Amino acid sequence: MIDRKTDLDAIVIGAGFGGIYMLHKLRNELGLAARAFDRAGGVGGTWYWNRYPGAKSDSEGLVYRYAFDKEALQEPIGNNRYIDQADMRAYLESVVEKYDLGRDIQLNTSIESAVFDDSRSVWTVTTDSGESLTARYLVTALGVLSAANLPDIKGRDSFRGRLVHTGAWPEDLSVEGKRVGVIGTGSTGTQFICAASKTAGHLTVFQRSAQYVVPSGNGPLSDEFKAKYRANYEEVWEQVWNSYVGCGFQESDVPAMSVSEEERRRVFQDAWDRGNAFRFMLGTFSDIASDPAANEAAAEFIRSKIREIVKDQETARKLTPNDYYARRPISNEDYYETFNRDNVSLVSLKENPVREITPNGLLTEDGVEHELDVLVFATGFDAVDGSYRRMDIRGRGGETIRQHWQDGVSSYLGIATPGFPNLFMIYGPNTVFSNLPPAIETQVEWITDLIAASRKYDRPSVEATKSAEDAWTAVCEELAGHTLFPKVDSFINGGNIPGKRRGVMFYFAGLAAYRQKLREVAGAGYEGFVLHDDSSPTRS
Ligand code: FAD
Ligand code: NA7
Repeated sequence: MIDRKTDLDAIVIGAGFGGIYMLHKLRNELGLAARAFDRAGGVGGTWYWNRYPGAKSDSEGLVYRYAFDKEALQEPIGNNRYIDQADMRAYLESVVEKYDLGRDIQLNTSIESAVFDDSRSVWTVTTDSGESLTARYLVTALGVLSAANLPDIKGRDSFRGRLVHTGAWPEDLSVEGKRVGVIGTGSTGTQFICAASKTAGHLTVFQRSAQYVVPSGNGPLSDEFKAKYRANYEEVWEQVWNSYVGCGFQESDVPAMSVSEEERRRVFQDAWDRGNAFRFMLGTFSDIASDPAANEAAAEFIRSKIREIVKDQETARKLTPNDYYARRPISNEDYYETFNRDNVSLVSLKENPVREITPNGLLTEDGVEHELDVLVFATGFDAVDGSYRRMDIRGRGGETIRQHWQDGVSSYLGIATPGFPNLFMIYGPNTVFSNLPPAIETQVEWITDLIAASRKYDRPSVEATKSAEDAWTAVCEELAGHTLFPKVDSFINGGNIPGKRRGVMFYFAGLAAYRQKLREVAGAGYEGFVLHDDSSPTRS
């Protein structure tokens, strides 16, 4: 039963990885009157919404979870190397239950606006049912990949079959035996393609950009493996905290061009055999994501695999990417092999664009109407700031977050932004590019400490300074400029959304460096923040 108190100490928006842990820290550790809200009908965030066939983590399951609960940490989630959506959702539900959080999570509730009241120094939050609540602290755990991108393709609403976005997959929808079309071949689309091809009557893949996909190496975890992990889990996590992407493997420090071509091929083959996208991109050589020649070597290795695996030459040609290998790396179970199946066909939208969606299916420029029962939009998300821009968030003097970010996103540490006091973002713009749960956990714990530090005041106010934000934003831009990620359109730089301002929205110095920076900022008395008592005229 939800406590209907409307004057709270803290409000958390979102009940995924970020929101759940934040609520636990604020309520169970700091003893604040706190409540979390989610528009979903259950907890889990990403893992509540994304129920499409094949949905699973593409980070290794052992490190795709919370680490704070040492007892739970010793037990792998599910039985496989990667965690299936249902197991992930059950895991997050179990955390909510264990820490008795459900009574303070209000589901089926969308937060429409959050407005800062300068005179009282509180946030007023309004729900879609018109309920108003106030709180001193507002934590936004809106999700970096939660605002669905549903391209406005001509005729979209005329389709008479089922049209779904992967991020809102209906419980009752099965693709078994059906004529299925899928638009999009990112991490999500490729997972869906591999899984759906096994049961669909026919699957037509509408590909805009060809992708570099490596094997995931998914499979059951043996008892021996689990026992070894239990004996070493603390070391595993020590490595995660001190690594670049927090994915549970040692990143390489060897430049690709410093070794012979033969050695390069051996290293790539070894990573290919072991599986995992991040391991392939960052565990093979140190500069795949930054040096064009190294990048081309990795890209060419994957292209050679496409030529080897895909039997039909025309299909192989269409599947072969020629741009940089610089989107979020993808791994999957038998992706290219899937195109050897009789029930799978590929349409290259670059060569043969969509003319329109019709009541019966999808009509391409060559005049072919692909008749479909189900049309799946695996078209991704308006990432990072998308969920923020879809809400009415107003800070000091009524400035909206959209106005604040009109010339591009900015933040201090990915956590705070000036003009929006006591608002803390979990995975806001310019957070570290990393396996997300360890980064989320880092931020939640740090925000908790900052809130605790501010509570010595009667009416605490915590606000990032403009100079701190400018400096952090400049650092992020500079770091991204040393990588190849700005050079290919993707959600990493906003290039996946028509009309969105382009700019890399992550901090590219790695998880260990990010944690170190947070420690330094806290150690220097929260440098870059103004902490003061809003009821007193002087700011300390
Ligand atoms: P989310 O889980 O996205 O939760 C945000 C919640 O906020 C949502 O439930 C949403 O409904 C709610 N919300 C947003 N706005 C409002 C509002 N205005 N009012 C009310 N509620 C609101 N990351 C990895 O590191 N490794 C992976 O392997 C990986 N796999 C992924 C697979 C898929 C299919 C997807 C989509 C993402 C994946 N991610 C992965 C990224 C993933 O989003 C994060 O790892 C993590 O789950 C994010 O947790 P979160 O709590 O920050 O956000
Ligand atoms: P992504 O990686 O953004 O992929 C979206 C895909 O949809 C990608 O292939 C896009 O092609 C394609 N797309 C987007 N809009 C269109 C239009 N209008 N027409 C045709 N094709 C389109 O999102 P995912 O959901 O796959 O992955 C996001 C995260 O979720 C990922 O990091 C995982 O953690 C899980 P494009 O490449 O832009 O040409």
